[in-house]
Amino acid sequence: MNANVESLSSNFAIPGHLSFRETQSGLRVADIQTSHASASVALQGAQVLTWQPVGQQPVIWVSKAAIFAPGKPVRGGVPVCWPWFGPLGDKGAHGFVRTRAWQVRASQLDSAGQVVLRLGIGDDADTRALWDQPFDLELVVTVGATLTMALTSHNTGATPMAVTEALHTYFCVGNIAQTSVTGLDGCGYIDKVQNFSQHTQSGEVRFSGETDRVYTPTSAECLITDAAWGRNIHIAKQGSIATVVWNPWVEREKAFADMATGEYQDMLCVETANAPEPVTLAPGERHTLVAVISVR
Ligand code: TA6
Repeated sequence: MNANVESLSSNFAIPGHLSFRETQSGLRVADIQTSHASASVALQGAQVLTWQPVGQQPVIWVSKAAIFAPGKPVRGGVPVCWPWFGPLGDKGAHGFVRTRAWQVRASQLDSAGQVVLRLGIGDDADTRALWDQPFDLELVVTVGATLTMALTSHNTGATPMAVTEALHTYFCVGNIAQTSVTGLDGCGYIDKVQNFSQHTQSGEVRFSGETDRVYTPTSAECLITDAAWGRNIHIAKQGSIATVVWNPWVEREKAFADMATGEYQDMLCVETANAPEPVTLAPGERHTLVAVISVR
């Protein structure tokens, strides 16, 4: 059931740190404030929309042309791609949980002054029509000087459950042409721009055209070096053997009605993922995918 703002507030608000609101288009959003950072999370999709450490530029990017409407994916933030990553026949890209309502399960101000928000979603008749598998999925978002997102898949069914997944994180950068990603040197990757051909990364990743790559296997930390803004964004992870790097560049950007012209210059996706090799869970088994983001 979709909880309204009043019941969310009475059950989960933390005065001065966590409040709930509904946008004009009907999306419910949790606004978070700590002494180290502010953040917002849409309950649709459990999608982190913003995270901004105190004294920093925003770290998480959302398009100026993003569409905030029930049932529509939002261009930016951290879409949760699950139970499939990428397109799946006529079922659309990146699974179905990013456009569905999640429930708030718990909230807490921890001893380090971080706000911890626990969101969950399970199967129902609609999800089983798309993907015939009982499941429980939980995202725990911890907001402080670091942003931690922990996505736990639980196979509540009686047969094995295979998922591909991503925390499809959109980062703000000062200028993509002056940005690099380190941590992937020597790693193999599938280049979706070059017909899904296989390559090996040599040195850092730099950007001078459309880039859409699935690096795997890798559990390495990555560093985004943003020369224009003079900052580094560090991404550590657990439970992930793939890192996706994406920037649409000039031409591909035009295919997205929910991106404004030239915005490709301000953003970069570095995604904590398991794809194309799925994670397979035995009945009753859980798996957690974790991304830990900090500014250095
Ligand atoms: O992660 C990269 C990617 O899979 C690209 O291929 C690109 O299309 C992007 O995600 C955005 O997908 P979306 O379904 O949100 O338009």
